Amino acid sequence: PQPVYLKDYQPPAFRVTHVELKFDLVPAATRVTAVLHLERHPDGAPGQPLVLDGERLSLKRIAIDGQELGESEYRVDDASLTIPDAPDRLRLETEVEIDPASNTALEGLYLSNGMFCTQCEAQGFRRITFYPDRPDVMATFSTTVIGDSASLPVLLSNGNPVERGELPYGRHFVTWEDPHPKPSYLFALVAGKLEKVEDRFTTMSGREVTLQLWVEPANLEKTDHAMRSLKAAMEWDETTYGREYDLDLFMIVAVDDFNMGAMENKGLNIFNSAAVLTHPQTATDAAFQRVEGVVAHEYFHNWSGNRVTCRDWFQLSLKEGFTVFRDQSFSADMNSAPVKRIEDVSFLRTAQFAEDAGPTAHPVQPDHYIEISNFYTLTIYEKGAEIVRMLRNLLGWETFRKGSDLYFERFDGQAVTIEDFAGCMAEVSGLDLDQFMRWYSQAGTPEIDAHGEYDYARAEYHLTLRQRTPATPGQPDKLPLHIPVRVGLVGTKSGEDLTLTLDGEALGKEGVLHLREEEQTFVFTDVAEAPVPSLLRGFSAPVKLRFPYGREDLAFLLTHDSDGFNRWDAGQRLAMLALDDLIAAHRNGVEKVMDARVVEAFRGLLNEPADDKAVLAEMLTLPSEAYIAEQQPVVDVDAIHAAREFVRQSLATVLRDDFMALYRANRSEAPYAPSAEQIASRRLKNVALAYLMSIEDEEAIELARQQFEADHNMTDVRAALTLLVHSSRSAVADPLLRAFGKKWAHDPLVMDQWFSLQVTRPQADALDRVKYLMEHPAFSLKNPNRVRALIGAFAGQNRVNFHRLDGEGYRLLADVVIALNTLNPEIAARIITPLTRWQRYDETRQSLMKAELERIRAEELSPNVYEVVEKALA
Ligand code: B3K
Ligand code: ZN
Repeated sequence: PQPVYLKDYQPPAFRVTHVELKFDLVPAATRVTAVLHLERHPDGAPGQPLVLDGERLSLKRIAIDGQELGESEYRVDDASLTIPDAPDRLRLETEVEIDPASNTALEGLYLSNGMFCTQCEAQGFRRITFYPDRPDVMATFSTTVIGDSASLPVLLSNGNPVERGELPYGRHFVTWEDPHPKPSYLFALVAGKLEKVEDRFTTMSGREVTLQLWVEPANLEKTDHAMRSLKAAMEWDETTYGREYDLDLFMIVAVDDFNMGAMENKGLNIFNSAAVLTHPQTATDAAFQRVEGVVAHEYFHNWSGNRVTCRDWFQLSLKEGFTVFRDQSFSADMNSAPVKRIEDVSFLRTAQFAEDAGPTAHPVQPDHYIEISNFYTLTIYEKGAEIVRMLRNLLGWETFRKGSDLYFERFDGQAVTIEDFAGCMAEVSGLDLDQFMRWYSQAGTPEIDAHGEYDYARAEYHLTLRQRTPATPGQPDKLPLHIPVRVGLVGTKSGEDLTLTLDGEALGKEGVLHLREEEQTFVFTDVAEAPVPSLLRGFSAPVKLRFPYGREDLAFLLTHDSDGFNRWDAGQRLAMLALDDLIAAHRNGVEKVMDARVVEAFRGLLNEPADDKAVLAEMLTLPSEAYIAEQQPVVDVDAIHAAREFVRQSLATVLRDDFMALYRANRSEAPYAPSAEQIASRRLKNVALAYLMSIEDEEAIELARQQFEADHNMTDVRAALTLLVHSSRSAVADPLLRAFGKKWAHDPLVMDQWFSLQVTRPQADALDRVKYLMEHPAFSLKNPNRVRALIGAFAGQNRVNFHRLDGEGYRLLADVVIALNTLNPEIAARIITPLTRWQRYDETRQSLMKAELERIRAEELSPNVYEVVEKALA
């Protein structure tokens, strides 16, 4: 496979003004008739042939302006259809046959539980019909769907239904028209035995919109939260961004087999059932919040993505980075804003930073790719969102909103670039963003080394910041970035933020430093008392910032920093210092000693009345093993696990009664609601229970058992069951686990949780459980949710067992990758990730991991897996 380069972009030779599609749905032999109204693109080089993309299509008929084409007038290969002498304007008609029933890649048209559905982003439409399958070709679509009336009573596509009727032989049809020109990746079709819940929304200009959520009948009771979230998102986008919905109908469909979370098809969003269905008895608080976020994300795409789309796939973050930023802001407004920020940053710092430091590191605007499906990454999404957030902070909300308005107005109906977006932000603000744009073109996580000095005599504080971005594959040398560093100086005597004066300018209680050079020193004057600096407040830039904080400083910031995020981060840094010592002790075989300051910090947290329970729960949560691993030069999985367990157990032993009191204080019999208050209480209660269970406290075991039996809601049931299954008390856990598996055998989304919680247990039998559960009737390699729940959870979250020194964990993952390489290449190329990070481990593990990568490389590979494996072994 050959890479595609950003620099080679050419406008399309032809554009499509209108498409008429007709689907005759039959599982293994669907007929697709397409009429494309084509004309030469004004910017295209003249005389070029007409080339349409097409894969796995069996061509039955082809005609131009009603004339059938002879064999010599066109060519078909496995990726395209070429018509060398096409006129400047034409009506091209093709008829192809496709096989949805055998489509396990879940790209294009496929079957899920007997229902037809599509996934076209990025390049799935070419598996449906011959078409210029690129986002800068935007056309209006008219789609007729024909299917068996009994097995496919519901026939959906984009836009509005304009005609329906009965046909001979028990078949029927519906014709849909979408008035908004769109790229082919936003096309969608769904057909099946579905039922709907319906609601209405009146837009700010008074347009009445019908909202429909289509699900399999058994799932009707799981739709409330998604519908509520949709209406909240529609309202939020009007009040926050001035964006209104633009069709009379908005539909969401839930499907069980789906590669990603969801897809923003125009007017017909298709969702992985895991990202839309909820019920208090089956979904955890985290699932409720995820549904709220994903529903909003897909809805927000209607403007950031659909009305204004991407010129080419190198611009993917144009829509994804902006839309993630929008959904993060929405969720922050709906829930606890500081906790949302903590969660997003934790995710970025563990997963995206790891990607940025590994063999598949790439810029937010990549300059080449082999397989675009491999670029739906944390870098494009989460780092992309951080860049937009920095722009918002640089401009201030009001100016940023002006830039957003300008962007939507100027480029409505167009396919544009990241530069077009940034250009609007520069234009409305007058800011020079040239250096800032390096955030888009340079891969890797910048590192800032900071140090500060207080000069008593002159009452000055000197803060020096040095930036450096490590080399990444293909980018050995990096230029300095424009990094906004939000800072405060907290007075050690007063415990208050000091007023900042920088270069004679009064900044108030905090300010943003613009780090542009490799090294810069900022001199604050009139600093009346010695301060502790609070740096990178709110995580103002996606960087690693080091400062030689002492433990006293961190304990001080933990209680005094006015910035909630940095208060949490001070706690994490303090815990990290203790963990570092314990990891070293473990490696050297020295007795582990618990840092008294961490104990005191926790005691303080547990004994002060909490003004924000949600934040307190975060503060009481230790850095994850994955995050700790990110901080180590060479990852020692066993030492990390042992050190973290030691801290948990030490805290639980000393503060046992405090945790018990916290647990009891946060129990509630109130009916379940996914409200911020209730979620915070449950989280706090289950964090407390987790500490107590880490020492297998007898009373805690009984409380966990009772919490499970009470069966109040899935958050509590799952937390209790997980803690019991992860303990050594199999006599208590096993019967509960069996009962749970039996009770929920009919519900795949609950069975996913049952799989995950078993294979993440730290005990040595975890790998055997994975193998055993792979044979379970509820498991299937063909379903991405099952694969993620079982294999993904084991390889990603059970570090001690995945990294077993006998290499069995690696072998198991490689076997799965090889099987998925033919079944579903997109999922294969994702699930392989942990193996690609081999550079981070000791030599023994390195060679075991590389051997498995080599074994995969020896297979006949899909472009997806090929690209990842080649990078990993480069
Ligand atoms: N835009 C989709 C991505 C689907 C691509 C899968 N190959 C999901 C989202 O970001 O909303
Ligand atoms: Zn998206």
